[in-house]
Amino acid sequence: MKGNKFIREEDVDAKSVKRKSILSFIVFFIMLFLGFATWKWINNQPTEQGALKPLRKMLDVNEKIFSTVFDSTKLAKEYPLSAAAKNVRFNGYEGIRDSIEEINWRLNVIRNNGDTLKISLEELKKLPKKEIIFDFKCIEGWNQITHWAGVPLKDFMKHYHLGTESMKKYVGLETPDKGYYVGIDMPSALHPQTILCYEMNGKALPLKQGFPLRLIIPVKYGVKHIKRIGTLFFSDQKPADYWAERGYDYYTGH
Ligand SMILES: Nc1nc2c(c(=O)[nH]1)N[C@H]1C(S)=C(S)[C@@H](COP(=O)(O)O)O[C@H]1N2
Ligand SMILES: [Mo]
Repeated sequence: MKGNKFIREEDVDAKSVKRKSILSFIVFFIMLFLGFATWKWINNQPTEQGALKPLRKMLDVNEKIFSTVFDSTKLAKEYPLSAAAKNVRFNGYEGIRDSIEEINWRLNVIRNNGDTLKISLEELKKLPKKEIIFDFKCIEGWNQITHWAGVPLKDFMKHYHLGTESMKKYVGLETPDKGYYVGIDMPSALHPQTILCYEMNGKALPLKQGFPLRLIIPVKYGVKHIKRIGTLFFSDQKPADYWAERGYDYYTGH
C-alpha cells in the first residue's frame, strides 16, 4: 500500500468541519431569507380595521374568546351620590361639532322591516327613568365616578315593540352627521345598566356631553358611550365602529 492511500486523521476532520460549516451557512441564509420573506409578506398584506390582515385574524380570535366569556348578567359597580364628580371630564368631539336644537332632533330607530320610528326627547322622558353612578373609564387611561340618568335600552326596546330587532346580534348607533358611530353586541345593549341617557348630575346633558341623548354603557370603555345619538339600527353583521376601525378592540369590555 502506498502512503498516499492513507488519509491522515487531521485531514478527515478538517474536511468534514469545512463541509459542516458550509452547510450551516446555507441553512442560516435560508432561515434569514424565510424570516425576511415572512416579514415582507405580513407587511404587504392589506389592512383590516387598522391592523394588517394576519394580525387582525389573531385579534379576531381574541375577540371571539372575550365575547363568549363575557357575562352579561355581571353588574358594574355602583357608587353613592356623594362619590359623583361635580366637574365631569369630557373627551372626543367627533360627530358633535355642529350645533343642535332639541326641536329639530329625533331619535331615528330603523326597524327590521325598513320602517323608521322618529322619537322626540319628550317621549323618551316619559319612559321609566333609571339613574346610575359608576366609574367611567376611558381607554386613554383616565377614569371618573359620574352620575347619569335615562331610560334603560332594554325597557326602551320593549316599549317600542322591538322584539324581533332584539334577536339581531348587534345594535348600531350613529351621530346625526354620521361623524361618530359604534356597534354594540346585543347582550351588552340589553344589559340592565345600559341606558339611553339624557341627564348628567340631575340636569339635561351639556352639549359637550352629548345633548340631547347619549349612550351610557357601564360594562364598556368610554369609546362605546356615543354622544348625540341620531340613529339606532339592528344587524347580524358587526356595525361600523369608529375606534375599532382605528385598531381598538371591537368589544372593549372591562
Ligand atoms: N359623538 C361622540 N361620542 C363619543 C366620542 C366622540 O368623539 N364623539 N368619544 C368617546 C370617548 S373616547 C369617550 S372617553 C367618551 C367621553 O365622554 P365624556 O365626554 O362625557 O367624558 O365619549 C365617547 N363618545
Ligand atoms: Mo375614550
